Amino acid sequence: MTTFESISDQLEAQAIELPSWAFGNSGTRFKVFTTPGTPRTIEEKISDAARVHELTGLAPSVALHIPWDKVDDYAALGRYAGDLGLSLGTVNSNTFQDDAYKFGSLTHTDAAVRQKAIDHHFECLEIMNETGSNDLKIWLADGTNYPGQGDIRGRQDRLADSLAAIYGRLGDNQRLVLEYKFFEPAFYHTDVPDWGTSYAQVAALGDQALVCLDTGHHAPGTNIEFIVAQLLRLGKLGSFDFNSRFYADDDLIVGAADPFQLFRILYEVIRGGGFGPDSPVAFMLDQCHNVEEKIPGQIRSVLNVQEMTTRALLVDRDALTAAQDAGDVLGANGILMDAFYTDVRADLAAWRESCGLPADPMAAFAASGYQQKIADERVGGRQAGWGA
Ligand code: PSV
Ligand code: MN
Ligand code: MN
Repeated sequence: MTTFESISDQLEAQAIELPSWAFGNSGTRFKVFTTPGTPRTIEEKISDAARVHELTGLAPSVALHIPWDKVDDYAALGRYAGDLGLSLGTVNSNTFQDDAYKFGSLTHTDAAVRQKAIDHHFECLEIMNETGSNDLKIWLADGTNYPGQGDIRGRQDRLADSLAAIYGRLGDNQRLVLEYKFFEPAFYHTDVPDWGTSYAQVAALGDQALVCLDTGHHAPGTNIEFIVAQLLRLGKLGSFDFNSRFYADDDLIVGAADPFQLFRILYEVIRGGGFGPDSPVAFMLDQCHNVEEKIPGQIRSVLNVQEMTTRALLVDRDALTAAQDAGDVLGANGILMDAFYTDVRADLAAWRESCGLPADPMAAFAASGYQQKIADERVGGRQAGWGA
């Protein structure tokens, strides 16, 4: 059995990017409940994200969503984040709110609408140049609701052309990551529904284009760790949007619905060379906190990723390979399950203290008085996304 001491140095480099929108109010199409102290500006979201990093050491960057986080001076925003110990990370484009995109954006039949969507991505790239961000993340709401409504094939071709125009503007150190999702808001067909489509599109673009895997974007029962293994094998896993789900794109706290699935995913990440300082895989959360407090929700999330990463690092890979090669079905399964069932919470608490962090970041946040302070100071917190 691998010991905690033998793997703890690998935990030091773990970094999980926080989404700015996780700190705003969000909800379902039925109701958006507000939380006292909700940020009113992107600066306040960044300030809340800084608390998460300060208490966990796990979340050194914040992702932006444009235009939700639009400001006049992005270089100044980057300096503001830097003063709080953070950097600005992935820039997420947004082609799903304007009336013009009712029938698609990068796939639209009208060249003027396609150009509007391409221009939006050029704007995102300019923002990235100012913030020093490396990744442009594209998720498209494009799709149709009824068979025959659109020409599925033609839409793929137009998507390829539009993506090529965007890809052509990437700087040397920048990447394009294309996120897939099997349905919603379109219900019959979605233009980038699965990893295969995302892979086909990014493979045609070049080395700087990769796939983004959002853990909530698959049909129930999908073996996500298999997709992770395959994309790593192909050198095309660019980033994760971590969250968990019981039914569809629930955007719940990562590891809340199915900790074992998170463990299996992280095991394949480690197995495939996707973890560590030299890994090209970016870890990000994509979550919404509809009824729980947002800052503790984010703290719990990054701790869940850390806990399952630790358990996955504990897998005795030599013993596992030997059991697999010997055809020892139950032995191999037992080795994996031994690591999964190991309670690493006390070891992690002691390790955090040795790094100068609170042993229990959730308790430290509750005791800090920050939640009360922002509840008193901030009136009229805003909704994530729409209206933010
Ligand atoms: C779409 O469901 C998604 O997962 C994409 O990443 C969006 O950018 C994000 O949610 C925020 O709405
Ligand atoms: Mn996502
Ligand atoms: Mn989603």
